[in-house]
Amino acid sequence: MTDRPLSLVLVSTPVGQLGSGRGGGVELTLASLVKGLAQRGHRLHLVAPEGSCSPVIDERVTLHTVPGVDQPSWQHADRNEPMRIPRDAVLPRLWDRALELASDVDALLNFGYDWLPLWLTPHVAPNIFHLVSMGSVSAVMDSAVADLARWDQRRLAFHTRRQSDDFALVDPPDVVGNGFDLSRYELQLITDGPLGWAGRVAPEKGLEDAALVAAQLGETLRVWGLVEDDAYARRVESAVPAGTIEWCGFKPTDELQRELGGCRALLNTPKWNEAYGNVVVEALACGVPVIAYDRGGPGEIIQDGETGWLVAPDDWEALAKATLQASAIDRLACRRWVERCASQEGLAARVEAWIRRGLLPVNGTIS
Ligand code: HBI
Repeated sequence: MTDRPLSLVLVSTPVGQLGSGRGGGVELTLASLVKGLAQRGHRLHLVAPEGSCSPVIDERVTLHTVPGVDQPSWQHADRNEPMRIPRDAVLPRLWDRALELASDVDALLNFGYDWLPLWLTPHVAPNIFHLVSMGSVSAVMDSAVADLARWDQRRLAFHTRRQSDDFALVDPPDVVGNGFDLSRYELQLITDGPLGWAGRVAPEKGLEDAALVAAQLGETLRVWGLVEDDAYARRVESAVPAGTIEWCGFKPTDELQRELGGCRALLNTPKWNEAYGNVVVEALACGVPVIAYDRGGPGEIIQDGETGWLVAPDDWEALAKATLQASAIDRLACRRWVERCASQEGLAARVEAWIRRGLLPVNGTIS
């Protein structure tokens, strides 16, 4: 069983077409896994909203799209909000299609952070696995994850240990990290570049603290990312001297990595329990040390003193002090860490191992 290639159905997030950027970090993870699993010889069906594009052209990967209305994002919902399904919702249609395809595959792998697929799992014969993309943001989702963990926790995997700590689990978590196509990121060794910050411009990402650091150091902060919350962006900008922030906008990976790679350090200031921290790894892949709050995934990914510096969460003055030590970090070590721990190939191998473990028959009954 261990060497036969698997046939899998991968089900994308219902919050935006693949390739639109609206799916956030999960789009990067899904693209990387499709490539990595195909390279390992597995046969993949990818189910995604209409208008999605497949991350790879490969005869082992078949894209199936379904029409429908985006699922409201849990990220911007009050944590006690009930589960909502819009009329003509894409979410149930994604699962109609996925379950139609399920008859002749080994397993289904869900990338959506939603109640329906979690609830479905113990009720249907196909083996559904879930790569959970966020920490706790919703009470409804917290209990759906806890219920599934009690039924068979092997069906759940997380990006980091800290992310998994948000949920009521019954066993130690399956943590798979993340993985990137490193051929798209070029190592740059200059050490006198500007400070950078990258991510969705929204309150949970804490840009205001990075702006205060740049202002205190009398420097410009280059900011990449989609301005998701205009009012927030304006508040951040007006709290520091004019010109402190240079808005660089949302850039495709090849442009982002070229510009980001020229920074002497990336500041990372999460205000929420960031599940992983894709931009942290993208910076490290270009040799850029990351100076961050010791919070969530970034606090677990960054090796203090080796690939960056970690300071107490929300202590922006400590962040400013640590930024002065950015040059003490070896940029080659940043790249080496990513090659060792966050490559596309490594993620695919970890996900394959997780699924194979979950497919093994359990002795005794599943309560
Ligand atoms: N909200 N309902 C819902 N479903 C998702 O799959 C989802 C989301 N919000 C954000 C999100 N996925 C992705 O941006 C994650 O990468 C964070």
